Amino acid sequence: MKTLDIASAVIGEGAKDGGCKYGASALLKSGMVQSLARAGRSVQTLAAVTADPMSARDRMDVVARFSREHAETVLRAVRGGRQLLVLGGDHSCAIGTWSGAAQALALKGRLGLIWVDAHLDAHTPQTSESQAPHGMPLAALLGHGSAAFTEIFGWSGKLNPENVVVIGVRSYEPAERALLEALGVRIIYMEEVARRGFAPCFAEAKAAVTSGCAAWGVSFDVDGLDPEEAPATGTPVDNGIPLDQAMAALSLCRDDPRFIALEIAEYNPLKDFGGKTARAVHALAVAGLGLGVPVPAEDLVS
Ligand code: 6HN
Ligand code: MN
Ligand code: MN
Ligand code: MN
Repeated sequence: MKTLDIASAVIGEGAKDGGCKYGASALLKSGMVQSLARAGRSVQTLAAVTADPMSARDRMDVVARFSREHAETVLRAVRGGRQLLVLGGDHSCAIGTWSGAAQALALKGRLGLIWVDAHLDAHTPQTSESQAPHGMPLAALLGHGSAAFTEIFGWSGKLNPENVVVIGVRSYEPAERALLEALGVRIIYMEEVARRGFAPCFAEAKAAVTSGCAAWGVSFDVDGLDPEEAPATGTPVDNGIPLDQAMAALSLCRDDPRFIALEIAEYNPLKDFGGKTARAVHALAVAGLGLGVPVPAEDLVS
């Protein structure tokens, strides 16, 4: 079994509410390494990459600089043959995570990605009302938006539309939906998840993103989950994915040697009274990356 590296993406500057900046350190303090060790993994914690404060420079620039540095960390881990858990951070961290993964694969083949989120995260600076970079990472990875986001490592289009599936969507603006539809990205809206169940949707997505790809990963925005079970997130949206279904689905990542990284973003510990959402995040990580029988969420983190 590969060693598991944990990369801390210490960034909140991509969102309006910067609380996600403290997500990775809070998850490590609440025992993420121990949770994964109990699930049979040998874990190595990488030096955290931290975004500059916004007082120092413009927000897009903060995210761009962070993305380049974080992408290098991911590149080294994947090239070194390690599997990766990326702890956000707001979801703008995905720009660096999947640029680094795509660069590591460049000559071997394509990268497939399942994007679990209440949102589409497919704005460009031209379409975004909020101008918040965490609403832009998926567009950037597909080659649309600010060159500072799309051109990391000097090339654009880190993901191909046919190897991306977005699941759990229930809040978006028309322009981002139009972009993804024009590109032909499969979007599984929350109504479909509610009808079919999350695990069957995830299994379909896995088949799509792994077909013809050298490796694949999952970017999981905590706000994809139902806010009753995971309230501590930057932008909660009602009627989300039930945690037990998310755990069952993520267990489909196990034992696949091509599964290179799980990213969990948008956890905001400043809102996590009682640690309920931390427990949910531990459960997701163990479900996707642990060995043996998946551990129930109640048994993780005291
Ligand atoms: N996230 N579509 C909204 C915006 O401001 O662009 C929300 C984005 C949320 C992003 O949760 O990762
Ligand atoms: Mn997101
Ligand atoms: Mn979201
Ligand atoms: Mn959010």
